[in-house]
Amino acid sequence: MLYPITNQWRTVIKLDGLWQMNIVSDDYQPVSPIESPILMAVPASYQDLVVDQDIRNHVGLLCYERMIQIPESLKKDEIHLRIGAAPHETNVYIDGVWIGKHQGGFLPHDLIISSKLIKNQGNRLSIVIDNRVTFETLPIGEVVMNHGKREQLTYFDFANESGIHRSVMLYSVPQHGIDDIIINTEHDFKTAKIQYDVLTPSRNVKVSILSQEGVMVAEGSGKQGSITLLEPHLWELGHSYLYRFLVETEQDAYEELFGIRSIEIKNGQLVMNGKPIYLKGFGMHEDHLTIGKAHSTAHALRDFNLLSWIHANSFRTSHYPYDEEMYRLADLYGMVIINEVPAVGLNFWSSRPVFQEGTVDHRTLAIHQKQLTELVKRDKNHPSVIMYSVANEANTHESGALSYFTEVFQHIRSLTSLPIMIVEWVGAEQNKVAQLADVIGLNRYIGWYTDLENLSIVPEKLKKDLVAYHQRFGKPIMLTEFGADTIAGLHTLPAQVFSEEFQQEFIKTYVETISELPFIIGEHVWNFADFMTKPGLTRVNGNKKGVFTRDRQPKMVAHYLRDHWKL
Ligand code: GCB
Repeated sequence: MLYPITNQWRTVIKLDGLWQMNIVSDDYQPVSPIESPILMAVPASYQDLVVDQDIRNHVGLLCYERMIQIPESLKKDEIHLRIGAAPHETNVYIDGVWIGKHQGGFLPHDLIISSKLIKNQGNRLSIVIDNRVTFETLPIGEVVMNHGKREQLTYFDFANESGIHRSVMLYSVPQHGIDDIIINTEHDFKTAKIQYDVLTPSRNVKVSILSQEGVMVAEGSGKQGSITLLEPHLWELGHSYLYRFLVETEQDAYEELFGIRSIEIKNGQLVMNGKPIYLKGFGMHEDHLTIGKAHSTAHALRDFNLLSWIHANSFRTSHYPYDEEMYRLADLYGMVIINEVPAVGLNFWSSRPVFQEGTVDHRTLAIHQKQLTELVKRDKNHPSVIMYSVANEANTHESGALSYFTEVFQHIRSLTSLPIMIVEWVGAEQNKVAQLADVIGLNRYIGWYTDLENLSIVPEKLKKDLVAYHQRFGKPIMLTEFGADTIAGLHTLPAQVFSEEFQQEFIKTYVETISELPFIIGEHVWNFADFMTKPGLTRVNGNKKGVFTRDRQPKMVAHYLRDHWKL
């Protein structure tokens, strides 16, 4: 799927701004305009804008509505509607006529509006969103009744916010235009081979490769092919170089950016362009004051400026795919991404089994596979994406986990040749799944969730745990999470839990311990910034493990990490 662009053939009309919205019943059909609507901003999480508790806590359907007008000049083209992300299911209607459904709240819903429906005087567009998570969604959850009211249970640690989180666009594609462009690169430093596949019904396809500066460096023709570049500029960690791949047909054109880089797991290391790389950075969240889980360019840029300032070279899209702009920025900053599918919550934190008929079963697996397909399809050409993560903290010690994840791994390997990670919480001996991965991610909180405040035992316990994983599975290991909740401005001497001093000592203890273990290929602190969660006795206005506050200012540990990670 190609990202919407405007050029001589294509036009994008953004529908961001003020919409009408209301909560609606399960059998709602938008046959007439919504009754008593409230104003709602798009993109935004609606929960962070309203002041009414019942709307904020609503579990079920919401309807977003506005009028749209298609310019006369575009009516000969195929008109698409694209909702960047709206958790967790969207049903779209034009003047009350249903035109499409999509499941998965962190990936785009793209659909065609039939020319038969388009009216000169404009059309009423309704997007009905289901904000529930169940065993048939990712992330998973369940809805129960509590005193006659629905209650959404979730087993993951971020607020289940909803609304339209990413831009909504109307865009035109010429009839018989370009559907997709798939680019794969290989290089031996002196030459690079660019293999491409253009999906289009058009017969005549011309392709050109332009340098970053816009100078043509190679040409080709045909829907598929291979182009050789001499003395290629490589895309390197910290040094981005993006070529431009221009496809032209008689009636359409599209320019896709790509980078030339290789990624492999070799001798237990993560190797990019022939050199081992060590990942430094964070597990992040799409989470900001007022806009909640929505994307904004300004907020994204602030995050990248902070990532660069602290000398991070990577992040994990914990625990779901982010807005496309985050990947474009990473491509430009030379930063790498572990791209995670929203398989989080496959763990009830109790003795109740997760992997069994009726809970996480074939229905969950089907949606897991579908979202992996959509994710790879969306992000395949980004040089910044160097690995996919198939799940975070699933109950991989359960007997049902192996058959489930065997299918998940088979599926993702049929889509990409990049290394595949699974992020684990269980111990090495109990783990039934980690052998399927290329890289094992481990989340560890010794000194926090266990042995609270006792950092003296961390080096021994952590080393033992990591060495056991390495000995049993013989794979490279990455510490994907470690951190302590910290109230910005709270200082204690000696360092006590929740203080900035304790967070710094905690993180220092971890990074010093793993620096002695050669099989560790990276460290991602949990979390980049404080973020909102569901209410909980251990969560005062959210999770406070951020190295930055929710409004993106540094805590004390940020200065320590900046020094520790400097080149
Ligand atoms: C974890 C989870 C993450 C939580 C974190 C915590 O292991 O992967 O989603 O936010 O712990 O702070 O408890």
